[in-house]
Amino acid sequence: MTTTLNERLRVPVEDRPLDFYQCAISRWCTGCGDNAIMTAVQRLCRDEHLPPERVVSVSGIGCSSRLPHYLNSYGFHGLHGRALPVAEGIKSRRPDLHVFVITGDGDCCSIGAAHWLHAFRYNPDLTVLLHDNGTYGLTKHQTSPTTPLGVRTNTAPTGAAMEPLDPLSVALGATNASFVAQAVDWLPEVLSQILSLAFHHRGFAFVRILQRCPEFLPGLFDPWINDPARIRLVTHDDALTPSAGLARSFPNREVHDPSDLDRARRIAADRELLPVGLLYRDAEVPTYEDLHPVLRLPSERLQERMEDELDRFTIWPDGQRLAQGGD
Ligand SMILES: Cc1ncc(C[n+]2csc(CCOP(=O)(O)OP(=O)(O)O)c2C)c(N)n1
Ligand code: SF4
Repeated sequence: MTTTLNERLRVPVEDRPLDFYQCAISRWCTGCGDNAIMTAVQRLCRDEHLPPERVVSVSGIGCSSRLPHYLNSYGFHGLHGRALPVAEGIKSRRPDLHVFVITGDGDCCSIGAAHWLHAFRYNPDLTVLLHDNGTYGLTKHQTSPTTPLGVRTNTAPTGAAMEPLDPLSVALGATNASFVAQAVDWLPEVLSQILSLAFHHRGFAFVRILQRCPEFLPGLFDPWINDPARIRLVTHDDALTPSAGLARSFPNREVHDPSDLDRARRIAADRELLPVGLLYRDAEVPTYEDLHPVLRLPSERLQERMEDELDRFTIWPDGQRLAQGGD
């Protein structure tokens, strides 16, 4: 063991192999992009020397939301669409932990959409991975908010009738958005770099990851996998810095300053080229933990405050409330 400290969590650095961060065999289908995302999360944990007891992964319900079962850390596999409030609760009481949120396009952009929008505004210190496969995988192929126009599903057998919601544009339009990036499961170098940038961002780091579901939407992303010229690789010295070999495969590269919100919105809205990289980052947006005075109280004082609040609603037997000092 070395004596240096992990800067984010202030814990001693300990070298561990990749498989140390896996605690069960995944049940995802062969070729499912969730496997690649899980590997990228394990790599991040290994490279950042994260002790499992200082990491929590929180999810809702869906194929993607099974990740906490496989990652060797604390985990909370909760209710459909409710990963964010659970994660916010954990982070607000245990700021010493690093909290990942794992969510699907149904989980985040459909049933959990209200939590999602407000989470940007609150800017809690979370790393959020949206596994976007364009369908409800776990429940076997229904239309989701991100199913592309015309794509057939069980609930739209003749093809999705509406334009899909664009998670990047929604994120870049949300009040207080502080970190918005896009990755794809088939480019591990880019995925790992973006997860690392998200991990080091203090605030609500939102990463949409295009994730293949070969079971229900085989070939959905083939146009971009087979033709890298349809991707806009968004780079910057202080953001995504692809290796020369990788960069050569992408003729459409753009050096983009991640503090430029207007350009980020235009890149996200462009339907010709799929953006991959960090679109926006503002490290100055205060986090919820910074802003909320009660969250800064020492835990004994916070407990007292909660007891006082609960006492206000206690139905006291006659006379006892006065004896307890109540009104
Ligand atoms: C309140 C509630 N409504 C509906 C469901 C059924 N349900 C479970 S997972 C899911 C959709 C999952 O899709 P997504 O979030 O895109 O994740 P994926 O399985 O594709 O990874 C639905 C509708 C549920 N579990 N709870
Ligand atoms: S159904 Fe799709 S999303 Fe679910 S595990 Fe299989 S490939 Fe992955």
